Amino acid sequence: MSDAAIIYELHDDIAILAANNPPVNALGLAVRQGLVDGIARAEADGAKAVLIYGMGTTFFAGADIREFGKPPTEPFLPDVCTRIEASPLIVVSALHGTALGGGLEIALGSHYRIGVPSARVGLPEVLIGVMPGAGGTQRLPRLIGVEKSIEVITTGRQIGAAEALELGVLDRIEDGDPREIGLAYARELIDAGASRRAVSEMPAPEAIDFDAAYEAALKKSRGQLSPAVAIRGIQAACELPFAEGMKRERELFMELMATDQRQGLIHAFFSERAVGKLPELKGVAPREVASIGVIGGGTMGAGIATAALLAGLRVTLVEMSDDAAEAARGRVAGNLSGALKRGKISQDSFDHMTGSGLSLATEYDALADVDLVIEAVFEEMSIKKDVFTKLDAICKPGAVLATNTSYLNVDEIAAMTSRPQDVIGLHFFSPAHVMKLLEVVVADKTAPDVVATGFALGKKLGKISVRAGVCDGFIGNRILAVYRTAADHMILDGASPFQIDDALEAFGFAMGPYAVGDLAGLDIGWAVRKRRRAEGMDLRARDVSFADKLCENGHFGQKTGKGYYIYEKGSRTRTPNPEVADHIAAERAEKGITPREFTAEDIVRRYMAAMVNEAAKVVGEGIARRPLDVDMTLLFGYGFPRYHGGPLKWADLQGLPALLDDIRGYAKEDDYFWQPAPLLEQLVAEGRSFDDLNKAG
Ligand code: 3H9
Repeated sequence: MSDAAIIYELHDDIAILAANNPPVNALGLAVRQGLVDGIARAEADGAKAVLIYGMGTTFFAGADIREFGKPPTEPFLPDVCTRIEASPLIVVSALHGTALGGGLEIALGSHYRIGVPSARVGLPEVLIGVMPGAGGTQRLPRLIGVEKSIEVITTGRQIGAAEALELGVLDRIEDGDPREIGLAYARELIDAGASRRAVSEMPAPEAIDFDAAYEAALKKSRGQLSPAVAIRGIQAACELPFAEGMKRERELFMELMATDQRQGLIHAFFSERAVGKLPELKGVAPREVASIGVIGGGTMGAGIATAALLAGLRVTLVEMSDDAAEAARGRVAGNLSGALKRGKISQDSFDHMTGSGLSLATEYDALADVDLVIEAVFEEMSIKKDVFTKLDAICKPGAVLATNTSYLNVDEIAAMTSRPQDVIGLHFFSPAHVMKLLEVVVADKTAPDVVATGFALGKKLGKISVRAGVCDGFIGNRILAVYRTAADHMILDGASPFQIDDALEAFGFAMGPYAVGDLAGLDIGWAVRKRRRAEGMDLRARDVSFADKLCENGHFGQKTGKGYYIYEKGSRTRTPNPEVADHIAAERAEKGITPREFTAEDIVRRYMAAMVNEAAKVVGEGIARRPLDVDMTLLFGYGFPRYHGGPLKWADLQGLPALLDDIRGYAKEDDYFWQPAPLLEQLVAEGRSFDDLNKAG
C-alpha cells in the first residue's frame, strides 16, 4: 500500500482522499498538500464527487501541533479548507473517531458531512492556547449561531454525533465503515442531483454584545487569553464579509501563536502524555491488580476506595472497629452520591459500590488474597511500621504493598518487611477520587514491575502518575513547603496575606496560599511547625509564628468560620480577618522588622523563584526524573495555572539567567533560605533550559 499521507483513488465517478497519517491523522504539511493535490486531481479526472475520510482510528484530529512555533509552510490550512469548499465537485467528509480543530474545519469546508454514531467533533484549539484558525470561527457561527459557537469554541468540548446532528454540524449519522457510508452518501447525492453547498455562502450570523462576552470569557479563564480572543474571531464572522473574516481570524490566530501561554499549554499537552512514559518501564509488564485493600477509612482512605470502586476494582477496607468501618462506608457513599446525582453512575452501580463491591473488615486477615494494599493510616512512622509488619505476615506472595504517606521515608517502611521489592509509595491527593495527581514513590529496593503496577493502577484510576524518589515530601510537598515559606517571609517583611493571595490569583492560581490554608485547615500547618520546632530547627532558618496565634485562638480557617479570612455561614465570599494584621504587626515588632512595600510583581517573582529553585534541586537530586515531572506534579496536585505550563516551563519562558540573578539578589538578605540550586547554576552556565533536559529524556 502507498505510504502517501493522502491516498487517492477513483471509485467510478467518486474520488476518494483517504488520510494516512497515523496515529491521529494530524494535518501536517504532507497531508495538507495531499488534500490540495487530491482535489485538483479529482477535478482533472472528471469525478463528480470527492469523499474525504481518515484511515485508522480517526478522521483528522487537528493541525499538527508539533509544527507550532516553527515558520508555517504552504499550503496553509485555511487555504486548504477554502480550496476544498471552492471545488465545483460535491465534497463529502465522512467522520469517525475525533474530528477536532483543523479536522472539523476540513469537514466544515466540505459540502456535506456524515458521521458514525461514535464520532465526536469539536474545536479544542483554545485548550492549547490558540483558536480555530482555518475558518472555524467563520463557518461554525454561520451553521449554528453565535451563542452556541461561543460555548463550543470557548470550552473546546467534544460533541457527540447525536448532538452534532441536532446542531446541524453533521447532516447524517450512519453506522458502518467511514469509507463505505461516505461512498454511499456521495453516490446518493450524485444520483439526487445535489449541488455543492458552501457554508461560507450562508448569511452572516447575528451579532451580540461581544465586548461583554470577551470580558466574561477572560474572567472565567482566570487570565487565559485564548477563549476571549477566539470570541473576537466569531465577532468578525458577524461584522465582516467572509474573506475579510478569514483574514481577521488568521491575524488573531497568529497573535495567540506568539504567546507564552500557547507554549505553556502545549508543553502541558505533551507533558501529560510523556509523564507516564518512563524508559525504565519499557517492556516491563505490571502485575495483575483486580482487587485492592485499603487500610484506614478516613477522608483519604475512603477517597482511595471510591476511586478504586469507580474503576471497577473490588475493594476490601480495613478499619479499627465495626463502627469506624461503617462510617467509612458512609464516606464512600457520600463521595459517590455526587456522581449518582449527576448521572455519572447508575443507581445499580451505586448500590454495588456501597454494598457487595466494598467489603469491610476489622482484621488484617481479610487482606490475605488482595493483589495490592494501600495504607492510609495516621501519618506517623511507628504506626506505619506496625502496619507493614502485619501486612508482611498476611499478604500473599507477590502482592504489592503501598503506603500513602505524604512525607515519611518509604525505604524505612519497606525495611519492616521481608519483601522490600514489593513495597512502593502511592501518594494520593485529597479528595483522592477527585484529584488527578498520583505520586508513585519508588524506594531503593522497589522492583521495576511494582513501579509498572503503580503506573498501571494510576491509569486505571484516571490519574496523572508521576515518578518520585524518596525524600521528605517527595516532589510536590517538598516544593510546596519552600514556596509557602517564601510567602511567610514576605509577610514578615511587609506584605499582607491578602495582597499575596490577590497577586497569585492574578497570576492564575484559583486560590492564593492563605485562602488555600483556610480551606485545608490551619491546624495542619500548625502541627508541622510544632513538629519541626520539636525536632530542632536550623538556627539560620527564620521561624514564623503569626499563623500560630490564629490557631491558638481556635481559628482554623473555613471549618471554624475564621482564619486569614472571615467566612459568613452559607456564603462563599471571604473578607480579610482584621486580627491577622495585629498578629503580624506584633511579630514584626518582636523581631525588630521594619515592614517594606511589596508590589504584586515582587510577590509573584519571589514566590515563583522559591518554587523554581526547589524544583531544580528536586530534579538535580533525581527525586524527579525530568523537569516535566515537576511541572505535571504542580499542575495536577497544586492548582498551578495550566497556561504557564508548570513552574519549570514558566522559568524557561522567563529566562533562567534573570531568575538566577533574582535568587542571588534575595540571598543577600537571607543566604540560608536562598541557596541557588546547583542545576539552575549549571543550566545558566551552559546556556541551556529545563526543556533541554526534557528532550534529553
Ligand atoms: C488546530 O487544529 C489549529 C487549527 O484550527 C488551525 C491551524 C492553522 N498533533 O492523546 P493520545 C499525538 S490545533 C500532533 O495519546 P488518545 C499525541 O501526542 C489542534 N500530535 O491519544 C500522541 O503521541 P505519542 C486541535 C498529536 O486516543 C498520539 O498522537 N486539535 C496531535 O487518547 C496519540 O494521542 C487538538 O487539540 C496533534 N494534533 O486521544 C486535538 N494529537 O503517542 C489534540 C495527538 O507520541 N489531541 N497527537 O504520545 C487530542 O485531543 C487527543 O490526542 C485525541 C486522541 C483525542 C485526538
